[in-house]
Amino acid sequence: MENKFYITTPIYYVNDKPHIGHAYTNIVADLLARWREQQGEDILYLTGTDEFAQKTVDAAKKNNEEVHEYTDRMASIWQSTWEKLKLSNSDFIRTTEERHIATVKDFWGRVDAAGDIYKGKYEGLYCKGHEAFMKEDELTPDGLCPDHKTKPEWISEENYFFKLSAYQDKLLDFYNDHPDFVAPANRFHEVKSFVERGLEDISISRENRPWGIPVPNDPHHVVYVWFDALINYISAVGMERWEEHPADIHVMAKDITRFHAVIWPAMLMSAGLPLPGQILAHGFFTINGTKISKSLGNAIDPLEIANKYGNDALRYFLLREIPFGEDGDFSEEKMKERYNGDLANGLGNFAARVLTLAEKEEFVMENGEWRMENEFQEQIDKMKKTVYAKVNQFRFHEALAAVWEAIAFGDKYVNENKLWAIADEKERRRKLFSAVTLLDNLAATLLPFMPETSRKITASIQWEGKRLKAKKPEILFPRIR
Ligand code: ME8
Repeated sequence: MENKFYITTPIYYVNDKPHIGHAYTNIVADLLARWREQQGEDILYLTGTDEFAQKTVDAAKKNNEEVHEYTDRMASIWQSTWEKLKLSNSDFIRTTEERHIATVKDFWGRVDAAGDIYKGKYEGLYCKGHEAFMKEDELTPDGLCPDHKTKPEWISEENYFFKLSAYQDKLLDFYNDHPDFVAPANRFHEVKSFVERGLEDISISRENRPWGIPVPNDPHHVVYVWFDALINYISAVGMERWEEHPADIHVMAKDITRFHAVIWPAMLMSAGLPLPGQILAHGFFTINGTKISKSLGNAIDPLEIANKYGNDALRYFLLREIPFGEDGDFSEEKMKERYNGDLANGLGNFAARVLTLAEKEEFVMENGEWRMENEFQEQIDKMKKTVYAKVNQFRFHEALAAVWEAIAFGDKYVNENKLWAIADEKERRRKLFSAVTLLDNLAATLLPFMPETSRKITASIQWEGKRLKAKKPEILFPRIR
């Protein structure tokens, strides 16, 4: 149990349902979880919902629902989305759960005992969209939040503060000692220069709010939603397990890297708890070139795409099309192009051709050996080596490109050698056996990327002692017009 590889996604606000950007984060975490599982590790993969935001209350009101009813309904939409996409998360945490509330209180007590919490007056601008305070120079000339296009609220109230400023040097030392703490490297650079510019203490409570976790011993205040949210990563596994083995990887987009790479480590240092292994940040998606936004009504529902193209095709597209870490654009046109090109004509066609030919053959080991064409063995070794290196560098698009290079090799080989027309039985079988073995290895390599497809292919290739039996699978990717 203690040695389980622990990977997390952000916990999402429930004022809306999941869109393609959220699905991307959870698919990346799913890929890494399955990848590590394939390397023989036990996995703990956590996702969930962040329910104590002030905007949750607004959204419930707008829907004429009690806030509890609203959060229950929305949390189940998030949960069932991940189930329908067949993601492998082993837990789903809601911040309204008792296990979380108790952990937040415990955590607050530790930070307080360390002398890092004090009461003060807060005056400033608060953007509900970000659930964060903003500085005037961060706003547009007419005083709006540049991301949410709304006017931040002027707040003047008594708050508890966390002495973030006391952690500047400790954070910089930690970053120095852990050169891979934030990936990709350009994001780490941004984080470091932010901290080098100096840190201010942050407000960690709100006064007289009806919704939130009460501050221990001061029920007039609730814990600020970000302070509470970050602690979810501990709540899910328990304080003891976190002390023994904190999260290995927190996956997210670049919008919330600062919270995870600056505030969260400082909170943990204050509470005397170990820090996570790595903060992994991807870029931001646009849809047909524009920002995903509720007001524009352009948010793409990942389930709609998955229903039309299949879960694996959605995974493939997102992982293949966008270099990890960079911003990317989702368009259905490009999705369809990749689907018909890479999947229907590429992998699907190759698998169908090879297995249809192989179905008619008898493959039997000779003198205790399977005879392979050298070229195939070389392709398989090269593909595996590249994929291993690329996934470890989070260059998923290049890992997939290496798999598709092997498919192209196989396709070309089948054509050039006219495998269907070789008269010599021994030669024909050896060549076809090589092609089936390539396909089998493709399927194994693709398991973390496209689990359903991988299993379908593997199920069509049965090794039975000294025999190999192949059968034609159902059509993997029916062409879509
Ligand atoms: O920030 N492109 O929740 P959130 C790519 N509750 N990814 C996107 C995206 C886009 N256009 N839009 C959203 C919060 N995401 C807090 C987190 S964690 C302790 C608390 C994904 O619902 C991406 O993973 O606003 C981003 O980091 C996250 O959703 C923000 O989710």
